[in-house]
Amino acid sequence: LIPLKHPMNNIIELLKNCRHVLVVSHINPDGDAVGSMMALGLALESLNIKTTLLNESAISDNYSFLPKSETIVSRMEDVREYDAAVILDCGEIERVGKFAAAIQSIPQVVNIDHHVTNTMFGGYQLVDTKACATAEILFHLITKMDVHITKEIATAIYTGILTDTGSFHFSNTTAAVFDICGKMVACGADIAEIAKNIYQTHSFSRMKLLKLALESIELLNDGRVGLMSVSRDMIEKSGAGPHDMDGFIDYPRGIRNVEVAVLFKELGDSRPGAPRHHVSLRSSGDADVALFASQYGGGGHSRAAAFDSDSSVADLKSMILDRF
Ligand SMILES: [Mn+2]
Repeated sequence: LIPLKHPMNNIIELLKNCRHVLVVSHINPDGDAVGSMMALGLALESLNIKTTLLNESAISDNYSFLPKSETIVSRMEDVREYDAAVILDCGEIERVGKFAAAIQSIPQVVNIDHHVTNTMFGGYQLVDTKACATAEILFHLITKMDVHITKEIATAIYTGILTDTGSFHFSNTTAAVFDICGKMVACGADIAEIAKNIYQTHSFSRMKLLKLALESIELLNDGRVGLMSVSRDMIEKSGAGPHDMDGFIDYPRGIRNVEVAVLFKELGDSRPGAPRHHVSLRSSGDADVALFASQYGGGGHSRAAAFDSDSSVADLKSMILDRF
């Protein structure tokens, strides 16, 4: 067998020769992670390739409208079951969580992603840091696989792109993105229904938590840095679930003159050595937040990144104030 030069062809060749493929994405999956899993899962299924969709975390209620999202499992079978694993939307394999070690013993590991911090793990890589979403890369892969784009696949791809472009607000929204989304609408994606499910349906707990979180906002470094903090106490008081603070960082980000928005989320894990905070960062200017996050073991994109830390709120604040 002469290896084909193009990674996309190599991956299609590999997948078409698989009996059983494991498709995985990162913990606390966002719309791109869930949409990408669904799109690839449906495409492989249409080629009669047995597929298991795996994610360590529960899927947010806002994405449960995605066709067949209920088939995503959170337990892994014996690794000998699988011929290949496809890791979606993960800059490093550790992002899949507790399954990372087991997955690496699956004969073929395929890395499909768009993060600038991608470590190029796996035997096959399809990493396009110019793509707005992993779902954009999957659109090209699925098209090349000669899979008919059904309404279900179109809904999944559109969801990944919609969420990773911030509803087409971010600068990663290229003309090509609108082209693909136009095709997805033509294939049956119902944009009003998708928007309603993702952005216009929330729990009351989320609103209670938002009220507390808004009160925590402070402006630092002459108003260039906007900081929001969500403590365990706030989460308990409001009864909020793990996905109820998705998008909160947009509030400090939207304050006039804020260039770097930061969200501290206190984690509830009291095991020794467990990180105390999850820190999310957004940049609306020249500051590269991925570079900053990668210094603390995290990653992301230049304008959106995150890391986990053992440090206290006071220490995290001074780290951020020194840098931005
Ligand atoms: Mn993504």
